Amino acid sequence: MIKITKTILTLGLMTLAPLALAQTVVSSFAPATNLAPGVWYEDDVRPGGTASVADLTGIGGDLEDTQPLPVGAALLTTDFTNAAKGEVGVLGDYGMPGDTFSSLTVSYSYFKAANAGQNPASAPSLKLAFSNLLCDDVASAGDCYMELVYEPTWNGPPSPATDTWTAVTIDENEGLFWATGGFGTGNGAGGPPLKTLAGWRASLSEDFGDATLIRVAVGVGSYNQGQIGYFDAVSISHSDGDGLAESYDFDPGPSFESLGECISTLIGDACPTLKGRDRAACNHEQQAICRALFGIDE
Ligand SMILES: [Ca+2]
Repeated sequence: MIKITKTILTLGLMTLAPLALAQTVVSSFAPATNLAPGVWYEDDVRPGGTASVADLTGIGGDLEDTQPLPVGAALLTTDFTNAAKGEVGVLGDYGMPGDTFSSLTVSYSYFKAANAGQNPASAPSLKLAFSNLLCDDVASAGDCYMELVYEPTWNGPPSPATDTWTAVTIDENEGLFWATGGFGTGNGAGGPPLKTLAGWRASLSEDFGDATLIRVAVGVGSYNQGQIGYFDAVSISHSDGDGLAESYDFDPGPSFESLGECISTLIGDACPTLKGRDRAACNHEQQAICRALFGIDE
């Protein structure tokens, strides 16, 4: 029996207020093989690590009472091995640094639960992946893929606060990132050099300016033992061109035992008020979401 929960695109909200933030409720993570944009998936979950969506109802304390978007949140854990890692992400076209950084805002909230013996410096980190397939600046040395990683420990007191929600808002001048290497810079391997997005833009090759931000991810590990890290309310926006405003709310949802049940339920939720081509497009979109959740290629 396949047990899987659904992702709901809140099309009703988008229909009523087309200029408002498009908020997507994420109730589970698709398999690592996912290539569909807009679908959160297990981008890098290794043995000893987990990724799930937790219902916080009845848990109490700050975790439940001050959560940013009730009733649930994403949960990433690592056991007491260095190899363990729990990372989830979403693919999309989130724009080019040269066009978008001046108006870009990325935000998320995290909650590091205390756990005896855990690595005190770790907390759910935000990772932005950039790729440029053209890669024609010699300064890039042929490497035009890189992730910029925002770690709470490099952006505040050495150890992130435990058992409290922390809201992070990043723009081009706010928030320090280390780089995994590419676009003419080496791999910081979890540490310095630390720069803002504007700082990296200024110091990297020309290929970075017209690279595309292709994935937003949140993770814990590896080498971060004993983590119990919740996160929620991930959003990304910019005002370049037609603009972008995506927001993801991690909340538990109903589960489906078959692809057919998933498709019929999502279509029933999202599409009945639409007509003609809009109805067909909505049906197709729900089918694609369910295929992604069940790890079935189109
Ligand atoms: Ca939530």
